[in-house]
Amino acid sequence: MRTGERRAVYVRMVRPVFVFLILAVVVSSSSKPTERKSRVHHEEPLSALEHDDQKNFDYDHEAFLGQEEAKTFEQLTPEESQRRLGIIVDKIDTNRDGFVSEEELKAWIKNAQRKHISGSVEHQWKDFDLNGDGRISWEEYKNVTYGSYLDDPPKESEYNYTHMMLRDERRFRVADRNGDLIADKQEFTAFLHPEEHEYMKDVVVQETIEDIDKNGDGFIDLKEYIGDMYISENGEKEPEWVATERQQFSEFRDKNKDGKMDKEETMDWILPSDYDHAEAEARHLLHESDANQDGKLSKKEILDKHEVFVGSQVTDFGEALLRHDEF
Ligand SMILES: *[C@@H]1O[C@H](CO)[C@@H](O)[C@H](O)[C@H]1NC(C)=O
Ligand SMILES: *[C@@H]1O[C@H](CO)[C@@H](O)[C@H](O)[C@H]1NC(C)=O
Ligand SMILES: [Ca+2]
Ligand SMILES: [Ca+2]
Ligand SMILES: [Ca+2]
Repeated sequence: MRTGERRAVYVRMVRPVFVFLILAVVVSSSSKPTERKSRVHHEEPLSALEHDDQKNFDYDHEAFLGQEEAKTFEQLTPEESQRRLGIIVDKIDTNRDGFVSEEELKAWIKNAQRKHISGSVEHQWKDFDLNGDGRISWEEYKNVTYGSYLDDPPKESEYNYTHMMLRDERRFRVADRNGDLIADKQEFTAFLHPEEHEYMKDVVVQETIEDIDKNGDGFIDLKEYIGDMYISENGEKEPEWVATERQQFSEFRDKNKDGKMDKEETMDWILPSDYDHAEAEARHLLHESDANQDGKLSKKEILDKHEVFVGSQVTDFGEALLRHDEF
């Protein structure tokens, strides 16, 4: 099956829950073998876009504004984009001391992320709530997601839809806290975005281990860990980062040094409690724009670095770089 076809089937059959998986599939199939595959169930990033400021600030824009707003800004003239950024700066400065602190920035980014998640749930809601009663039963979800497969099972398929459906059902049952097999908005949000919910962490870890654990012993050993990120081509010399990952595994991931990751060690890996995307992004934005290095941002500092925070019609950093390369 060609990549395009595979993606089409994938999107049609399992779009809702497997958004991250699709991304991983698309990314890995289009990238060179030596590139790092993105993990299926890492803590939800602030944006699905790659974070590489050498190329563009698209990730920062989505983290700062949310996906929808980021798109809106790209349609604006540079003047209008900066005018609105100025208004936003006033909103971020909640204690009104005239500066944006790292904490204020972090709270703003967290809020953008929350809005993005609830927006994406709202967006999908109508598709699943077939009887329009304001709740989504497992039967409704199953019907919409796997209906065409159940009606007419393909004779051959790259994916085991029965397996995926059972997995979805297991996750749905965990999200469904009151056990009526019907999800209200909160429960459905936990189902679609489990990484954001404490009580979903175990099932996320379980799914991750199942994905990577090829010999089925319930653990991730070094070979499986590396195999999940890197498949060596014939005769290719192992790239540097793979060696680094091996070392990471032995030194940090496998904490009790028994040569494999158990549930707890896997949890520390994919959902580290000491790492917060919003905090990291706030620190990053501060670092990028704090011209006088006093640890807080004036409106002028932010506007001087507007391209880091928001896009606009003309100011396309990526394009500028391209042009630079050409001439
Ligand atoms: C799915 O829902 C449609 C519309 O409500 C219904 O006609 C159909 O029988 C359902 N299919 C399955 C497999 O539940
Ligand atoms: C598909 O998955 C189901 C449930 O995990 C399993 O029972 C079945 O054997 C699998 N089928 C194939 C063809 O692997
Ligand atoms: Ca319920
Ligand atoms: Ca271990
Ligand atoms: Ca400053």
